[in-house]
Amino acid sequence: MTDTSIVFIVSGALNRGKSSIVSTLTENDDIAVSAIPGTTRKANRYDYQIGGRSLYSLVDTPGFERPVKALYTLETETNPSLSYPQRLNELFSSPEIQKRFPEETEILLPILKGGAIIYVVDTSLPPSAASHAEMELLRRTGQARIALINKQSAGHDDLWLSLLNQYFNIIRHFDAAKAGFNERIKLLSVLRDIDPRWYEELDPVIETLKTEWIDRNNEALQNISKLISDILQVRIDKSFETLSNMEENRKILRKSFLDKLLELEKVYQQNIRRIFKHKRYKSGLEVNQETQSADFYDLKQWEGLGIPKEKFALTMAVIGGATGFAADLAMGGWSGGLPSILSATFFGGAAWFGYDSIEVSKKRVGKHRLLFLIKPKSAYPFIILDRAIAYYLFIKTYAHGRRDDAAPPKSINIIGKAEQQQLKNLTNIFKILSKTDTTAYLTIEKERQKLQEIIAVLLEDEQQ
Ligand SMILES: Nc1nc2c(ncn2[C@@H]2O[C@H](COP(=O)(O)OP(=O)(O)OP(=O)(O)O)[C@@H](O)[C@H]2O)c(=O)[nH]1
Ligand SMILES: [Mg+2]
Repeated sequence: MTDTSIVFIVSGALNRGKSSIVSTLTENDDIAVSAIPGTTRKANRYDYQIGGRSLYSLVDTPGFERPVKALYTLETETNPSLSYPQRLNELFSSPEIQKRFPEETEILLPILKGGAIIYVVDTSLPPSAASHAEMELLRRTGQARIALINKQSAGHDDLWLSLLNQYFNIIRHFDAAKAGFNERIKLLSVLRDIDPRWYEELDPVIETLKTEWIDRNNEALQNISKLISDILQVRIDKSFETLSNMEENRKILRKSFLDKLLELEKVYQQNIRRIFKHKRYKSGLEVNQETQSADFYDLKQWEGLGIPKEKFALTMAVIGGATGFAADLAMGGWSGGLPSILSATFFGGAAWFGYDSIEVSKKRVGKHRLLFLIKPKSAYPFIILDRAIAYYLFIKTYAHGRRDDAAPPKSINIIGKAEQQQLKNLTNIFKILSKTDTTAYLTIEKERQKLQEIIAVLLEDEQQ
């Protein structure tokens, strides 16, 4: 691991959102954040890494506990002929002082070693005597510094601004619970400017972050198109003792099919969380009654996607007109003219066109096959595509400092916004993928690529 010399020390009073800022800026959701004041007790350094290389570090620190007394001690118990950084160094190197001011020691020592200061304030509370003392102590370290107004709760902004202006050249708003990639880059650009030593170093870091962000988004798009091609390639093989209880058989097939879809969606969601470095966030797709219910992938959902009825009718006409779709069930154990064991292979495509409306014609086709006629009904690839995009956009903008575990939206209505031609193109890709043999890798790859391109176009307006 290459070490970086770029170190920011995040300081401020208790419970102001310091750890949240560190968490968001280092994309590390392992850091303890809580509404209980005094959560952070020791200074901890967190590196932001790409490919094993540390690009910059942030030090999370405890809140100031006794800044007024610490300032007084600095004034009265240190040698006035020395510079303030020297006096601070001397003072906080003393074990006795460290014992008296453990929090101040944790904050000031890393700064005195050469870190730049990020001072966090929450303007919902007015500044106090302690705030003055905190800023005085920080100023006396002689290090570069910036003030961040965390949480967007306006309260005593004017009071704070006039005070902060006396101590900081740069003051910015930063909402650690909402900041996305662009806000992070903006803040890093500001930080780049506070210390001339780091300008040269931080500039390429920002470029690296931008390139890596593009890579991550491309990887996410690959995952979306892989998910869709995987669900269209689902093949369920089951054997049944008898054809007489077809209602029951259909339920069993349907459940296996839905279980498989859920499993694939879950793997997809895990991959998206991995790409965007969310280790802790759990609230993803849950297997519940809703997801297992009959209309989960059905037209009701489709209408929920906001697609006008005419558009839907046209798309379905494309599907219907192009197929006259039928599914075969191969039969084994043929004896005495009637099947005793039915080995059924249900194709993803068959389910796409309406699992529930499968009609068993019982028409024998050839010696060992039965023909099943399928009515177009379900739109599950569109529904899953829409939800996959919604999840991706949600996770990529979910700040690592956020801890509320908000549920992802089920739909983002992106399919509803698609042009008719795009829907037709999607439909054709779905159709090819659902009919293609799972070992026809080249065809699958080609269709995946086409799908990814359409998704990229659909997402053009949504990407930040
Ligand atoms: N809405 C909102 N809440 C925030 C923000 N930053 C922090 N919080 C919340 O404020 C509380 C304190 O956040 P922390 O990041 O733990 O604060 P801290 O300054 O590290 O606290 P100590 O370690 O106890 O000094 C938590 O409940 C956070 O979820 C923000 O930008 N917006
Ligand atoms: Mg903390």
